[in-house]
Amino acid sequence: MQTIHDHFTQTAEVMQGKTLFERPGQPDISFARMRDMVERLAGALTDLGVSPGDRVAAQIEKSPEAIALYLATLQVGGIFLPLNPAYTGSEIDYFIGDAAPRLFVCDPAEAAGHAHRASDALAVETLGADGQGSLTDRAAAATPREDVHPCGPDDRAAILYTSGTTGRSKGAVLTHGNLTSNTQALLDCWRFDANDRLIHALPIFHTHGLFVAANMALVSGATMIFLTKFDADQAIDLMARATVLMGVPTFYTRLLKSPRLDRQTTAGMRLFVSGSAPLLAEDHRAFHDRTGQMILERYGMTETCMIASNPYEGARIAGAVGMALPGITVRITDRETGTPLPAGEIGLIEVKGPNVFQGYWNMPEKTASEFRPDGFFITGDLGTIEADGYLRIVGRDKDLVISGGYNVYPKEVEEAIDALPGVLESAVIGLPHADLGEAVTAIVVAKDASLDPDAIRAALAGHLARFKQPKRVIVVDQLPRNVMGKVQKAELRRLHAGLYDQAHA
Ligand code: MCA
Ligand code: AMP
Repeated sequence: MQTIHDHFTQTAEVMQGKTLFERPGQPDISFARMRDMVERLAGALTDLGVSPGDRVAAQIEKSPEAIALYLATLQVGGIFLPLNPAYTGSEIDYFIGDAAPRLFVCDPAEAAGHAHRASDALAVETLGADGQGSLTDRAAAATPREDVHPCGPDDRAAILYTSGTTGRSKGAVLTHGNLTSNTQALLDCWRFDANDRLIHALPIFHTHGLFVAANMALVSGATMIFLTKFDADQAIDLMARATVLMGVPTFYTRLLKSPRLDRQTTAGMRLFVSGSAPLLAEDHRAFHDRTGQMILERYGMTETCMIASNPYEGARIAGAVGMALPGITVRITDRETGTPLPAGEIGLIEVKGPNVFQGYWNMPEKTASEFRPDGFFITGDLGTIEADGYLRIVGRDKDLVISGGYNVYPKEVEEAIDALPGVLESAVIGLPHADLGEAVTAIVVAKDASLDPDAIRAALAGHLARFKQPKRVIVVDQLPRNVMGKVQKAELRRLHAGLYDQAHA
């Protein structure tokens, strides 16, 4: 089989001087230049002692060089481990302790804070948003590597950490087979090819930005208009020169806020894709009314890459995520018994296919508990497949908040709050938020004297990445519990449903 790296090399051979990365105000980068960068970085990785199977952890800003580091890691048979730059030092301590990488690459501005990590077993290098750093210097001095470590479909390509319901983050191990098969399925399904010009405004440390958007361009020969972050006005300006946008629902909520979004500004675009969180059916319809274009909603998960998609040709239904991608099987099962359910009934969404990950790094028991004996992976999402064949997600069986496309597991936030002085207990919930879909919100009970909500938010700042921190903290006398003593989060969500109605903050 061919890996994403193999496909990229072949495409670069054909595309040569064609632009791969276009960036406002900066020089374009061609496929040939990118291939050269990858080969030099592969040489630098070898010089640093990265061998097949070694992990390369990268907590770096978005840049073409960061994508080159990903491809170079695949070339030498390494396992790429991207990390959100928003993670704090204590969060990074855990990932490095768990994954034991051979190399950790950080931003030059953060180098002093990470210097203590360097040892015989772990090299620490830097790479900045401008593409400069100690790793770039090493690459410039290295002998470019053209040879490629051979990898099969079951060999490991990447680890992506996802938080867990028990508090400990889990490293989802994705294979070359997972990445290649999913990219190919999406290229076919969305008719994506070298003629496309993709507005890439997503972060590249998650599946959506790296394994969906970037992989599709790297393999097909399309051009990426590569933006460091999403800005609705900038995206609308760029639509005249682009064909496809891939985004989380917050992108579409923000685009709809602009009076400039209309048929004319979107006329050259052939596809708008949404995923990572539920797209409001009203946004789906409003987008169509304003632009004449139907957003194509799809469904995926870190552990499974993309699972289902609305069709390119055929009805794109608001509130539905479409049909399983070719080669992938989706079924709905009873929450209690695991028995498959007939069409139209609501149950757990389970998935099987070449897209499904190998397991959690160093967690065989956790892995086993999330698979059925017949190989189906239990997503933890609740859904139904109607007689029309479309999958609809109706809720989650897992305690999870999705804020602006980022997953936040309440348990992790609750543990951080409960450890603060003066706190008796807490419950963290997601409440409807016009911009982010859901906003992380903490309901806290004081031990005895009163508690200052602002002091709680300030105390969390050093421990948790910004997107996990509660937007609001509410202090209450007690939490509602059921007869078993379990906190009733549904009741809390109902009680505080209108909290963010007035403002975004
Ligand atoms: C930024 N902030 C956030 C978020 N993003 N807080 C909560 N949730 C967020 N998502 C914080 C900032 O640190 C800032 O805090 C304040 O909120 C306002 O920031 P703002 O400028 O509005 O944010 P932004 O930079 O415009 O970012 C919003 C965003 C971004 C564009 C929605 O979060 C984003 O790009 N999300 C995409 C995430 C993603 O790629 N998910 C895919 C996961 P302060 O003011 O205090 O500094 S992969 C996945 O889920 C599966 C596999 C799938 O199906 O794809
Ligand atoms: P993550 O663990 O970050 O990969 O997030 C995966 C989760 O995002 C899924 O289990 C779903 O709960 C959610 N998700 C992804 N795409 C969609 C979608 N189109 N609609 C609803 N939820 C989605």
